[in-house]
Amino acid sequence: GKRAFIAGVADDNGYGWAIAKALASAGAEILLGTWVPALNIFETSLRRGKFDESRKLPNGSLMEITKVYPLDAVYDTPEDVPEDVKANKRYAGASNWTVKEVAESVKNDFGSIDILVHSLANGPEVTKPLLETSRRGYLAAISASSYSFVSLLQHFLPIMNPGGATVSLTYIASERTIPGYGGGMSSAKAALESDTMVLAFEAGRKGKIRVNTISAGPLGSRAAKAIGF
Ligand code: ZID
Repeated sequence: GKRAFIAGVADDNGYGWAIAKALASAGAEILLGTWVPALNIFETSLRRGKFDESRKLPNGSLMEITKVYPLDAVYDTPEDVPEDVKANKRYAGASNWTVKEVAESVKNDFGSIDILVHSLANGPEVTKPLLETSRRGYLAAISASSYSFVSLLQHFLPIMNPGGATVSLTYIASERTIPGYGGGMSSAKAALESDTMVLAFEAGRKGKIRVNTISAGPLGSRAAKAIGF
């Protein structure tokens, strides 16, 4: 069977969860990467059976999640983590959650993966029009929503089996003006889409890995509700 790592699952409402279920239905083993500050509540809810109803697969069985890794995809290595984040009590309880360390942990635990899913985005100023977006907010959106995919692919490519596939989720606000999708999020999706083409070329040659992005329709996830979509 195939093994999938899905980055960006912290509840049962988002695209990542739905993709995990589709992959599990097709027989894949499921590994998740969950944003560090959301890890505790997600694992507790899983353990207490809060997601059991939504774990149900079409054949009646429950999706098995083999392992949940804490992940913060805006940091590539431990050296990149600022002191205030290290000291933050929502981060201090977890370890090995930078992109490089997560890839190392997956390698140590399982050796390789076949499928990498990027289902994460964050734009701290998403509710602000681009015209009012700060440099800091813009760069944060790009870091969490675009470079996070470049970094994940950089670090996971060496442990991906040839013929494997990666996919991310984008939004049409990258190419058409959609008021309300601000803070540099439209820019971040444009970067993600351009990077998809370049990385498909590079990862195709380097590791026989496919790189695609899906322009998603509206889904009432936590992220979408936060911007009133
Ligand atoms: P979600 O909240 O379930 O997933 C986002 C995840 O990212 C959460 O679990 C966060 O904890 C996690 N996360 C945030 N920052 C970090 C970080 N630094 N490190 C690790 N994890 C982090 O929301 P979702 O399912 O909506 O989002 C998944 C992907 O789908 C994102 O790339 C979205 O941009 C994309 N997407 C979602 C929608 C939507 O409607 N939900 C649309 C398009 C793309 C969209 O916005 N009409 C109006 C709006 C839309 C489409 C059509």
